Amino acid sequence: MDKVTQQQIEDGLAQPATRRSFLGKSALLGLTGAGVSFGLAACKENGGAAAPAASASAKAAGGELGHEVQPGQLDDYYHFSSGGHSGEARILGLPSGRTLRRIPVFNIDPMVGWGITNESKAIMGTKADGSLKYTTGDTHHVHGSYKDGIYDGRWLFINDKMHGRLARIRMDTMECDKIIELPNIQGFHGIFPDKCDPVDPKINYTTRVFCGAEFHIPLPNDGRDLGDPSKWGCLFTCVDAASMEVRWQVRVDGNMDLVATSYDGKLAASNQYNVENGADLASMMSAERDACVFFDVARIEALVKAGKFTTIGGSKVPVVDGRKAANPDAKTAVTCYVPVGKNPHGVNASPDGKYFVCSGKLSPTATVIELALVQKWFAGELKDARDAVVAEPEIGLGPLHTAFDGKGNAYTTLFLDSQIVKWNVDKAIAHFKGDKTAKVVMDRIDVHYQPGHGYSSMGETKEADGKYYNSGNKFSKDRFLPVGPLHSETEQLINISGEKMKLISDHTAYPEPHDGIMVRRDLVKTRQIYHMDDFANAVKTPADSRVERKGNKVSIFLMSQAPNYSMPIIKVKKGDEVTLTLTNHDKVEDLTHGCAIPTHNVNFIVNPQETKSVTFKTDKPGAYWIYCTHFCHALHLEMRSRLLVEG
Ligand code: CUK
Ligand code: CUA
Ligand code: CA
Repeated sequence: MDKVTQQQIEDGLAQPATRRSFLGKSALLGLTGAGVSFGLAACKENGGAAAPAASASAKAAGGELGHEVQPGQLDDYYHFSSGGHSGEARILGLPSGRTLRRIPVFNIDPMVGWGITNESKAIMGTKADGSLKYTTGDTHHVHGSYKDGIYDGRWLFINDKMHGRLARIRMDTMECDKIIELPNIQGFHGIFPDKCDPVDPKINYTTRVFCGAEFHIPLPNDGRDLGDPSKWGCLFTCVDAASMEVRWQVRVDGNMDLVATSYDGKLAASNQYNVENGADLASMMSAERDACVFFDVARIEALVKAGKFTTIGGSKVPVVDGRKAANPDAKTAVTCYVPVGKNPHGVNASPDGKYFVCSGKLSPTATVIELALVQKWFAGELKDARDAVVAEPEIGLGPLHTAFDGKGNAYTTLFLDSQIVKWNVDKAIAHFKGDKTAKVVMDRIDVHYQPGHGYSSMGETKEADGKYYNSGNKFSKDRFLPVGPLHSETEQLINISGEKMKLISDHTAYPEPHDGIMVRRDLVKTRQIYHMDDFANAVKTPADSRVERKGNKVSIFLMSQAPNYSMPIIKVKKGDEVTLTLTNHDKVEDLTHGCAIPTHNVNFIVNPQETKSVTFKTDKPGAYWIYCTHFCHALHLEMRSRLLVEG
């Protein structure tokens, strides 16, 4: 490091003390290629206020769980949520409710360049002309991959109900790395990873993701049977978690809504609100009961292995017939339809691994199904599938989704009552058996208003800790400052550690999250920077920084290092197809650069040691400043390069 000169100090480029001396002119202006940079982020490494790794623990004065997380303290939980028809996923810190990050998935996000860079377009899927196949999505459910019954911090899976797509997010970088479109389905709604292999218990981690389809469609959907919905069908889909290839599908009677999986890997299930196979509202509500359909995963895979399947249309995916008529004998059946309350919405697995709970929107009940009894049915030892139901307590109006505290209690959202009801599973079972003195409902709390999903801290794992519950409300009205006709959504945090539920805070949500998970922070291990070698197209050395032309195809290989791009002038010609590849050589955590080019619709960022590329056409001669959009350095505004388009 050169010494700070008096001249630099007088020029305001440097100050005569400690870390500030890093802002010397040579550091400011040099692009050394050696990779050491001294941007603003260097403050942190040089005695700045690094955040203490202290836990929030969020204890209010009385030693109770609260929501306040003091400045400099960290939240106890990551909250991963879907973003509804915004098409994204989100990360909040809980209990504070602070937004930490938005993860673009099915949407376009110019902040990071999602849908703009070639790499993100390749993940999202393109048409023959290179443009995006879809630019919209509708995410509902986000779930993490498991090991030993708890989150392993590897992946998040998220659905797109609109275009029938499944996406995977890497949890080390919190970026989507894969999106696939499921064949021959519509209204892909429920999604859940498995937690174990059904046959080999040594595979005690997620290898499959199950996907339910809500809407009946002609099979294949090529214009046939348009006037005869009775011929339409719904398929349950299994995707390989690692390869993200579709393994198999099962055709069912009725439809599918949400999905749950057993801890032993043997069963997956989906609640059905349309056992009627109805095509209009009245017919979808005509049956007295609907169902929860269970899938025997091992049997399905044995049939696939034995070649006992069909395919539909142009898809090569094996389709096993799970309709009742094709499965008359329980001992060989792949599906079991357990009757539950009318038009259910939601199926959730209890942390002890014993029960699935479905709630009926049009029935004031929750239905508790014992998995051991479903297994008995599949073994031919239970006459009626309905006998797998061990409780059906009346809990309130419009019950939707159920969460658990790991202490035997369930928490169900009541959409119509605008309440969360806490009820005890064992008491409900006792009551169902005939003990009319058993007090099932333990507590109720008002929420504001109309809750959809509710979820508890670690509640979808064996380590449900019974501390926090988040109510995802669909209407907020008077809870926040009005911001026009469209209001924010409310999420309300409830302390469930005691006998009585306590509302401890409201936080806002941009429309419109559905489901979420609350993950203990020690289970999430993120990267600090990227690895340059992970990018095949990385521009590694100043010698690699260049412009190459093949006909009218021009490749620009550029590097960034605060506060410079490696080439101050880049010349191209009108009518060129330009591919610009940018590698960020900064190594300091969080030292990100942007790259925007006026009138060319180019806008993306590169994080430390990351490489991204964009392709665009040069239509109009002129000078265009390539500039850094992401504040990176005292001389961030000066971080520019000239793109000269010659006529
Ligand atoms: S769904 Cu929206 S509140 Cu898509 Cu899980 Cu129930
Ligand atoms: Cu580089 Cu701002
Ligand atoms: Ca129904």
